[in-house]
Amino acid sequence: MKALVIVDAQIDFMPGGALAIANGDSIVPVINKLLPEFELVVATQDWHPPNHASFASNHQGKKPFDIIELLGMDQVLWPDHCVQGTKGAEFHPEMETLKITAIFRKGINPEIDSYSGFYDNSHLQSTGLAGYLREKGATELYFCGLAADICVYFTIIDALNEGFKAVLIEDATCPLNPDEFVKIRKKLQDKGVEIMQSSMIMNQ
Ligand code: VGL
Ligand code: ZN
Repeated sequence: MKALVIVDAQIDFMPGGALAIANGDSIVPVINKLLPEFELVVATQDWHPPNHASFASNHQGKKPFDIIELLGMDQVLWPDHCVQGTKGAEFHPEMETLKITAIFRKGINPEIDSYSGFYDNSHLQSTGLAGYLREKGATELYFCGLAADICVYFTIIDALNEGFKAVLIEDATCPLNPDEFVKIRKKLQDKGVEIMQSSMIMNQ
């Protein structure tokens, strides 16, 4: 069975938001158009406490986009974004959410970042997403949302490791760094991820 996984389609990642992705909001009408094609729709939500270690504001003398070492890994420091309970953490107001049966929140542990919707960056804790999808009978996951080169990418990599087939819906995602996405797109294809346009899904 096919499931749609909507990654971090939140106000802070859209134009005007704290960590805005150029044209990030262009994906919203595409996602809305895709919803009727799927029996199962889930979403992830970046959901940080104000003291989150990925925020530059929590490191003295650091500014957004600096890189530090955190738990033995390189960590990009971000502007404060998707703070629990704030407007910026909400889904884009024009995205239809009625069909979403479960929302998996991530990045809650203040000590570690979580790009993937399945696990934190050290794979210490799961969100329960893989178990939920399996129990519901999903085998092929169609990915959309933000950012293509960060959270969508890492969520797809974990999906493959969990044994799911993965498809990336290219016009329903958008990268923070377009040059990085060129490389990532190829990496995903090399791993067997199919890249589709929404029009291909609507005509199936
Ligand atoms: C994301 C950076 C920090 C994302 C989340 O959703 O791609 N990127 N937190
Ligand atoms: Zn985040």
